Amino acid sequence: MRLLVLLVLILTMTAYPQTAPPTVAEAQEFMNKAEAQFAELTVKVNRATWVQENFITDDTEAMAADAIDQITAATTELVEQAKRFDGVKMPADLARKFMLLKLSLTAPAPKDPALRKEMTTIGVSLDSEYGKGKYCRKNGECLDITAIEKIMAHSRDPEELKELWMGWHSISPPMRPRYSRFVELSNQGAREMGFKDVGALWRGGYDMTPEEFSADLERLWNQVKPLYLSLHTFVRAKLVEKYGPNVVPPDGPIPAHLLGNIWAQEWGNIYDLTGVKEDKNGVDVTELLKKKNLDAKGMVKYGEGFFTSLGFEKLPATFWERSLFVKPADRDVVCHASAWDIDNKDDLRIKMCIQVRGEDFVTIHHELGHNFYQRAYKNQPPLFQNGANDGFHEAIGDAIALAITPEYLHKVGLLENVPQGTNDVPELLKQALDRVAFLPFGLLIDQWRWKVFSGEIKPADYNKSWWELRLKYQGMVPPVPRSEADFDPGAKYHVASNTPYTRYFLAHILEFQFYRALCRESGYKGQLNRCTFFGSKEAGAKFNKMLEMGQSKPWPDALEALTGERQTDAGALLEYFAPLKQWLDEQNKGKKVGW
Ligand code: X8Z
Ligand code: ZN
Repeated sequence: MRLLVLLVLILTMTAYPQTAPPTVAEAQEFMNKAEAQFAELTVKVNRATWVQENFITDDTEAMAADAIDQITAATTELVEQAKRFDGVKMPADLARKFMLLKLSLTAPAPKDPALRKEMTTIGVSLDSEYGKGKYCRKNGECLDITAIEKIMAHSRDPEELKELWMGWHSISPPMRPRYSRFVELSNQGAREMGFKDVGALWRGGYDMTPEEFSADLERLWNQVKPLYLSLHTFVRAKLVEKYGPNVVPPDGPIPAHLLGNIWAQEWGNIYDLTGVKEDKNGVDVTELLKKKNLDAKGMVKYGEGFFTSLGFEKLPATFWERSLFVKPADRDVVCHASAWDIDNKDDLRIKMCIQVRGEDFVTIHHELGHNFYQRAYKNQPPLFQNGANDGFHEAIGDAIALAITPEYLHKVGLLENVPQGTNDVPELLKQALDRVAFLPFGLLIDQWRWKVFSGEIKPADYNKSWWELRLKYQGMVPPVPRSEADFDPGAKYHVASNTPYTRYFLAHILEFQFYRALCRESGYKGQLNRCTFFGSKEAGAKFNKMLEMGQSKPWPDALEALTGERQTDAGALLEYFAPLKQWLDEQNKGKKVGW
């Protein structure tokens, strides 16, 4: 009896430290260590993937996979250990860090090290394969994505466009089995972490439930859909005029190879086919850049100049030394533009294969937006060093690019005289061809992926379901019949590299909210699309208020800091394009809208 009491006593004494609920102080201590480890490992991943994407070889791939494997393993372990603090009442900041830690892996992995390594290796191999992608023509000439994009922007020969479209889409079928395996493995990881699947994890990053987020997207899409339909109807009619009803069905969807872009995601390159004259108000940025003899670096300098005019510090010397601005002739690189913050402090860089053209001038501002955001939040703790949500990160530079008006171009000496016309349609149409045309594309990629992750779309239906969504949202069809021998989603960088995409849909709405707020802050009162806030320190200061918050607060707080609004809302976008919408609807009179 006595022995039993003693035994019970010993057992309770040793068990006690494990069963007592952990304290807030312990949670804090755990988080401090977790953040330190996380910060250290992100720097390693950044260096390894920078080298891999800049010098694609089997070795750099293996090294990148190793680094990603390490951070994935460590994060998985931390998330597991963090479960101990479930149910502990803690301050909002700390609770937010626990939540963000759980959401930090885009590709969560199974705990089993062999499966994890299999997943991280596949992930890097798909990214590299995309970067190495080439289509070789019958004459032996091999084209990478930069070369293909360049021809597709200008060619108006439907046969050549079809050839290039098919050529680029031939890089992805070999990815298919690895992609479906990647989905399996990363779903297993998500489930082990307590998520329904990877899509649910991705949708969890918006300070609301995944269901609420899906509903919010639906609301936003319905706000902008009438404008997209007006644009689609107008452009389709112009394409019928150009290519004839045998190539473009006048009442149906548009074949996806004719829009001046391999993915038909932005249509600005076929502006000339709209027949709308660049009247006195029109400005061709490509021409201006060429007239000034600007090179890639020179274009980036202008981008930096916009940010410094708002009061932001110049970029560090290392940015200019370490960035990649031009496609190297002698090696494979991932040319898809990106912005980097290697050491989470000052080692900012971009990687881009810049061509001297207006489109790339906009992308430069986009990438610099990432860099200036990264620097603005660098003093936040590691888990808060991120965009308020990922849509914010994508919208910063785009909001600046909206302010590249004729007046701005004149102020910085790129344009001699500000055009005095009163007709804004040409400029608005040009903007809409890029930014409105993009909206359904921005939405559909993850509509596809979320269903792939949830299992609603099976590997046997990957391509079929992809084209169902492209038809439903974009009103596009492939130029030639497709089958499950194809893997068309893989011909888009973000699918191959497993980068979430809804961020760009959100960004294309948020950027107009940011832009309108910055215009107001600068004291501007006129028609929205003519505003530039270049040089406004007031606008810059307000912008910085939002940027420096990083991800430390729920995103509506960040949005409010800049705009006074707490909801993502397409009102600013619709205000910007209102004159165009009216004009388009006049042009479309008597035509069937939609497909
Ligand atoms: O991927 C990008 C940026 C890099 S974050 C160049 N964008 C999307 C794309 O190219 O598909 C910007 C617009 C949409
Ligand atoms: Zn971006």
